[in-house]
Amino acid sequence: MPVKRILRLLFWLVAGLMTGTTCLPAQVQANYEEEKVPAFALPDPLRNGDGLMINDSNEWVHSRRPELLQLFEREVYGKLPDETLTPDYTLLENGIALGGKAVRKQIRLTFENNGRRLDLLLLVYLPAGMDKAPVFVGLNFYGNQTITADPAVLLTTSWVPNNKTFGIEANQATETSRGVRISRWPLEKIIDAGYGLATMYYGDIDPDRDDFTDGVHPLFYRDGQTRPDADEWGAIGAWAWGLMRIMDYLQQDSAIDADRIVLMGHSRLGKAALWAGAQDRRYAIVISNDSGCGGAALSRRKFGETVQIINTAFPHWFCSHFKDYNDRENDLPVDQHELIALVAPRPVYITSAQEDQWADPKGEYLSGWYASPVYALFGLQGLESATPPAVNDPVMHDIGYHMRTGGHDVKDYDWEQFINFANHHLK
Ligand code: GTR
Repeated sequence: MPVKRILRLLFWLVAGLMTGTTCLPAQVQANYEEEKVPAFALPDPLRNGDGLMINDSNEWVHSRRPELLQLFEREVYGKLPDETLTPDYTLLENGIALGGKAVRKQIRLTFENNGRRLDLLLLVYLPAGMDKAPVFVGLNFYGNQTITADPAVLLTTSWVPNNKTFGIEANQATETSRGVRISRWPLEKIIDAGYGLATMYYGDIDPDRDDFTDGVHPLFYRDGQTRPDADEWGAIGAWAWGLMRIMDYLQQDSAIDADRIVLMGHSRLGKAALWAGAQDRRYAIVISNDSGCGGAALSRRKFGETVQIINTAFPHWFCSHFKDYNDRENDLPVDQHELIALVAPRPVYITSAQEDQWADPKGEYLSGWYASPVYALFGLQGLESATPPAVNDPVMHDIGYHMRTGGHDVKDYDWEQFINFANHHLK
């Protein structure tokens, strides 16, 4: 551990002991005023660690890209395991859906290692009669059964956060939760547009709680290890790992066009989608919906949710090193525009919602703007202005963006734009 880090840890420890509080400083209030956004200088995506300028796409791909990936691994999300596990795929069920418009299959992906077993349940709908369908991939929040009223969809058996409205008590999903998230997954619209949809409950991969004894992490622990090291993957890293395993499955399914897979994620799952999409170049397009802090939003703006706030509320999401940047955003060797840039040259689409100030809409837009010089290296068109477009006025360049009216959610409007964006770049 570097000396600076040890000193910082010691400081918080002593401060905590003296004040009788925890090791973290008191929670700060979120700022929602543009005038109070601190002045900051962003790290330049086109200057590498030695201070040398990156002049062309080749230098980007071979020098700067790996360097940035390493920084995000070490300081923000943590490193994924090097070890590859070979899963078993079991087709649990398949049939006809949407009155014959679609076919449905449910596949169990089983991983075994270290005497532990992990079962991931993948739900796939494809347009009927279509050879090699392009597919949207997205994780869901409460189980596959929530995204549709289709009675054939299997209920998740994984740990689910309790939710009275969804009939989830004792952390187990029940029939009451069937279809409760239909509004976020306009399946018929997606199928009618000629795309398939593949989705999985994110809690299958790693339950969203500060507990590293469950989910995928233990499958990769070395002897005696009980939680990830400070530079190893947190929960967002685990969800990103799951997205890569979904891609592995899709690649060997002959009904699917693995060259046209679009990755979409909302909110915390938008953070995971960006991190997976940055690393895994098999994803042809990456879409971040309202991903906010630790997703598309620039950390240095400290607008709405901040690094300190997110690390306090969700201590398990990022790697432990990220906590070193609580209220010290300027010391981060990266910022989130560089995460967007890691998607290059593949198209990336960023969305915000006007009332979702917690996620810092302007900061989400600016990440795309500051990633644009990287796209320019490839002769591609990023965003054209430092000022976001008007509300409900999508930009569909190689970096795309829209700000929708309304709040933190995934609406039909968003999906219509995702489909337009995918059509524009894939068809
Ligand atoms: C919030 C969190 C956000 C976002 C959101 C969500 O509580 O502060 O960063 O991830 O949850 O995932 O819906």
